[in-house]
Amino acid sequence: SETKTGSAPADPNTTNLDVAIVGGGLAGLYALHRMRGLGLKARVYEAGSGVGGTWFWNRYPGARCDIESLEYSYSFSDELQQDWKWPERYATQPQILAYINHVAERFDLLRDVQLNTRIRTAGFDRATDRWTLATDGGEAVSARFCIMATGNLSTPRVPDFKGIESFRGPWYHSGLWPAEGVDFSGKVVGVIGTGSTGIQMIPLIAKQAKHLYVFQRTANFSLPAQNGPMETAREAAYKANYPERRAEARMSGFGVSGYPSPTQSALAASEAERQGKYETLWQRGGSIGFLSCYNDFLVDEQANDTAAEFVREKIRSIVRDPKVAELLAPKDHPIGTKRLCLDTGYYETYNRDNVTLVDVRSAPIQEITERGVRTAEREYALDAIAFATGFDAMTGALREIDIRTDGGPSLAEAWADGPRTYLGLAVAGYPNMFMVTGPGSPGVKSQMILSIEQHVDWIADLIDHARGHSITRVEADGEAQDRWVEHVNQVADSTLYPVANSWYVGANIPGKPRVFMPYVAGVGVYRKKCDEVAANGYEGFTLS
Ligand code: N01
Repeated sequence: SETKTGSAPADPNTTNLDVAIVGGGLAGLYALHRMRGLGLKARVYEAGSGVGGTWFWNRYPGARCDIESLEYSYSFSDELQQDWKWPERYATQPQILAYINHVAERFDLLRDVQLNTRIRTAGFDRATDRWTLATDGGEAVSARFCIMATGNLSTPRVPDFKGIESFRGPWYHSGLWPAEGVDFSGKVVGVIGTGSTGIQMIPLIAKQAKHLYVFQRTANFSLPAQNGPMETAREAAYKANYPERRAEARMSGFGVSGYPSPTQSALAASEAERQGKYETLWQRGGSIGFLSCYNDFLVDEQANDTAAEFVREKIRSIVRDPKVAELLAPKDHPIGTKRLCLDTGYYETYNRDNVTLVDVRSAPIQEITERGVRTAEREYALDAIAFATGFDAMTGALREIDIRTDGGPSLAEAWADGPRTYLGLAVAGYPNMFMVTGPGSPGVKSQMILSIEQHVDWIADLIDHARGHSITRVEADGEAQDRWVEHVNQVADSTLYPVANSWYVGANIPGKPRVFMPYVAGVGVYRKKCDEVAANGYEGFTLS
């Protein structure tokens, strides 16, 4: 810590810390809690005017988690998970934000969270083994370690449409939605984008607006959430066995309990068996059941297509206009290789008289005009536009901070051809900096809070180890990083994931290098790997 090394700058205008944490979402708050528990001086810098990260910003209509609340919650405090009552099977954004604020208060975190503060630059100095961070308010922060808890879907992106500034009505991005909400009553509204976000907001906006135009470039698979009030018996069963359920989730594929790794092949099952299974899963609701129903679901195109066709048939049975149904039925990617969406009444929405699906694959959007959206076919007059066009995912937030070691290349430059990390936790050439759920980790392919806890716990152990051994610099080795990147790619290439044009490969950002970023061997496999690295004296890191 500061006093031990004595190398903290004496400048009274600099805040001196052991650990600077960038981002006050679920990851940053837990990191603060853990660092404090180690007796370290840590502080969170958060751009928003409140804590919560994703759940602070994404206030669009219908925003809700697609993992069940009893799973999507912190596990580090048994009192917390016993006390907290989730009102619904899947929590809404306001419910999750209330939970995060409760956690922040309960663990007295807010006194070390600096809101309305964006970190602009971070420079590591090998002479002192410290990071210096600069805030947008001109403040300097010096810290031995830096934890980037900057999120994976935290850089909202509106496509670079020509003429956007000329539009006379208001427009919104899902990830920067006004806190006071938006009333679309009596309005003709356009929603652009049909990912998880669009699929959640479309049914609700349709109910309010005079008319809704949905501009769809790529049809997406969506399954019914089958949401409802929390079943008391289910809640009681969870709470009676929480430690066991969490332990199971930690060693699972997607970080959710109740879905053991499948052993059966879809192709080995009979048609009737498969249909029966898919129907049961459809009725039960949720996406993890589908993703873990057969062992070849995500690796064999033919196996995958049995499920894809089941869902396409469902769409055809729900949507009355066969032309619209066909446009909504995805045919360009295997099911589950893009984030599998969950909905409440999404396909049904297209049976409403006030909803029109516009295919912007065949007739692309050419420009935004004063009056609305012009496609290659015609102009659509709109009163308001909602962009559900996604994020510069996984690397966007980190690339926005100017991160360098001794004035060398920035992290954004180092990652020009795609992110390279060791374990998704550290980057060679950028010592003493850790990422939570970074590229090369299973983060985004898992129950995020579980991954957050695992990463932060692992980082906390490493920082504690360093402190106990008078180590002031922890740096990933380039070779270990190369091997990890290769391994991540090999695992991805053994699956169907890289086939899809998803944000997992950066396909939604024109010009972004096409690299499959998540590690998809499963959270259990990854955890074991991380634990082995630690047990072998932090193999692949140079500690000095
Ligand atoms: O973003 P997306 P999102 N012209 O990138 C379209 C998490 N999440 O905000 O597919 C026309 O998935 C784009 O079209 P295409 C979850 O992990 C979770 O929906 O690129 N269209 C696509 O349809 C999710 O995966 C929850 O052809 C354009 C859409 O915009 C992630 O966040 C809820 C376009 C973007 O989809 C991101 O989801 C919400 C253009 N120029 C989000 N550019 C839950 O937990 C883009 N699009 C439930």
